[in-house]
Amino acid sequence: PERRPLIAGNWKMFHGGNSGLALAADVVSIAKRVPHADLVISPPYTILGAVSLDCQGKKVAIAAQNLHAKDKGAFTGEISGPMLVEAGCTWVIIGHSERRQLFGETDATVAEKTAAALQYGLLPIVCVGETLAEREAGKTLAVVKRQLEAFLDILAASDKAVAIAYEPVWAIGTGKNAGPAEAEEVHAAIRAWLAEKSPALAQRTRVLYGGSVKPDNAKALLGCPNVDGALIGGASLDAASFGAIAEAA
Ligand code: G2H
Repeated sequence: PERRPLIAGNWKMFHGGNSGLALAADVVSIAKRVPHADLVISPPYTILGAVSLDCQGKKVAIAAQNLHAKDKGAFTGEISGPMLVEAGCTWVIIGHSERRQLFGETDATVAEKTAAALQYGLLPIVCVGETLAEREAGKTLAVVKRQLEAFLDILAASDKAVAIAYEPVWAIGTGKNAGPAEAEEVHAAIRAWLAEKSPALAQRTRVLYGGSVKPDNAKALLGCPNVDGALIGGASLDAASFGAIAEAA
């Protein structure tokens, strides 16, 4: 592949204690047998520090699931980029559809957070994706383009090897995944929009597919020319299935 595969586990609000520490240890073992891919795990905030200590030097990188755009302040319940860096994170997931749908995040907040992540030295995994209604109305590419345009200039202004996750909302946690052709169509469009902005950006950015990635569909999805990895929810909560997906990369 042109870019090293990036396999990221988004644990969401699961495994925030000892079970998370055990799963992280299992992912360290998976990394040993999958030298051809970069592995990232995204545990809940409560164990970020402990997991990153356990993973130090072990080829498993840590992502936060969100951040606040400011570096500090009176924002009860929020966590800033510098705090995540101190806790050992190198990546941060931004604008996941659950954040957009359930927590009011907009294209504007996603852009703000993307800029903040880069400013504080975190690599963003910025999420985009259409809802079922938008897909059925034939608006998939228009929606993804609008979401992308909100943060494209920010990515282009940096020279960092960031990631974008295409996650069709109708495929998230539903067991329905986009077929490889459906995924590739959107991934190729994203690549082309990146290239219009900056060929170097298109070259270095890994575009991940997310939405019900499982061991049995991983190979076909990861085999698409513009799919550079996966953002995995449910199937990342179990070492056997996360390992099987990583091996398919
Ligand atoms: C999409 C994905 C991970 P799942 O949310 O970001 O979750 O694999 O459970 O569909």
